[in-house]
Amino acid sequence: MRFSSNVKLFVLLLIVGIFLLLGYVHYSFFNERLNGVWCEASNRDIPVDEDQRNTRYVHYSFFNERLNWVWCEASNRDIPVDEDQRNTRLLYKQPSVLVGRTDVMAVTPWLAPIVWQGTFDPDLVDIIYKSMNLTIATTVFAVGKYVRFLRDFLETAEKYFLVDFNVRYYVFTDRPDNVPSVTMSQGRHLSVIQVPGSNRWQEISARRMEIIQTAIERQISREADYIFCLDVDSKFHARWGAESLGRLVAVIHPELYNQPRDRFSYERRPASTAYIPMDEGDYYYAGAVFGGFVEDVYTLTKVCRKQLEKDARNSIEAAWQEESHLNRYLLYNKPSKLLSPEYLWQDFHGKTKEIKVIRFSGIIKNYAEIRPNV
Ligand code: UD2
Repeated sequence: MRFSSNVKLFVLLLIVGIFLLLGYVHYSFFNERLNGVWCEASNRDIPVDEDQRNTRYVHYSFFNERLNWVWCEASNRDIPVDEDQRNTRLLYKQPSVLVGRTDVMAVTPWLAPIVWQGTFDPDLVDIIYKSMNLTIATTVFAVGKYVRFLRDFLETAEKYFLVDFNVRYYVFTDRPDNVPSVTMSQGRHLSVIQVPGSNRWQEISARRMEIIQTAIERQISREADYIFCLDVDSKFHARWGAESLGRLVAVIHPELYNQPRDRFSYERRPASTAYIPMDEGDYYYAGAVFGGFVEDVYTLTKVCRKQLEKDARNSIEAAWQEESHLNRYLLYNKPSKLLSPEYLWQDFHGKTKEIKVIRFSGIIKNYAEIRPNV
């Protein structure tokens, strides 16, 4: 049988049409995620074009040859998105073993980092920690007139303190009605816990160890991974990020960071359990900032509380209350990370040349006016 050339042309077009249709179906069924690639950092598929700065999907080829290739702006070429390489790119400035801070020590003799501006890459730190979905408890005491410092503390914390992390503030106060209402970002909460007042500021300050220990036992251990314990009469002025997180973290006191150890205001009386002899000591740590894993801070507060109670039974109060006991504890239980005085400055101090950025600073206050006793 002979076919006319019109019929042959029709059959040919039909076959081509069927192939085109099959190609389309294959594309739709098996390449739903054509524009989505797996991002390890955020643990999800993300559209290739969405805010990915240096990758874009080139084009779908009919024969799928280039399906697993993406355009890399950095190297100006297509690169394969294979199993090992599927968007696990981490872009940040190359670290150097020869260039960095040389004006300050960035590591202790027991190899704990000392965090200064210029010793870490904030973008890299954020990439590492943000994918962990951490919750950081933050305790702050506002007893008596100190409740007036809460608003500035909280408002500046919302701006600079562990931004984009889950933060749970625990405000300990004897005046719950005076706790200001501050707008919190997503993932951030505030609990108010009532504590007794006192007519001695020394007692209010020192009792923090016991109260934090109890709060960790009752609540915080179930609600957070890390904890920071901060003074309320302070404000945040610049980024305080995940570079501050560690197993046991302490801050170097802004007034004593460049002093010899015999000038440190450690407790010097052997009768106190906070005693540190003149020829011992690493740094002088401030009581205004300490933190770490919840369980490590729990042990710290428990030990300091016991020592404070033992001293009280012997009618001795350490020179700087719980700060003296903190220093004694940290001498024999070395912190795993130290924060430079960038993380605790004092407003009445001029900035020194080592301090490139002030992140958190104590405000100037009239002690006689705000404390219950002088
Ligand atoms: C130092 C320490 C502080 C603590 C204290 C020990 C620094 C910067 N600060 O600060 O952490 O170790 O010495 O005595 O090194 N508070 C109240 N109501 C009061 C009194 C105190 O809520 O009536 C709380 C409040 O959270 C305050 C903290 O206790 O921030 C410390 O008290 P302070 O700031 O008056 O003590 P100060 O400045 O001598």
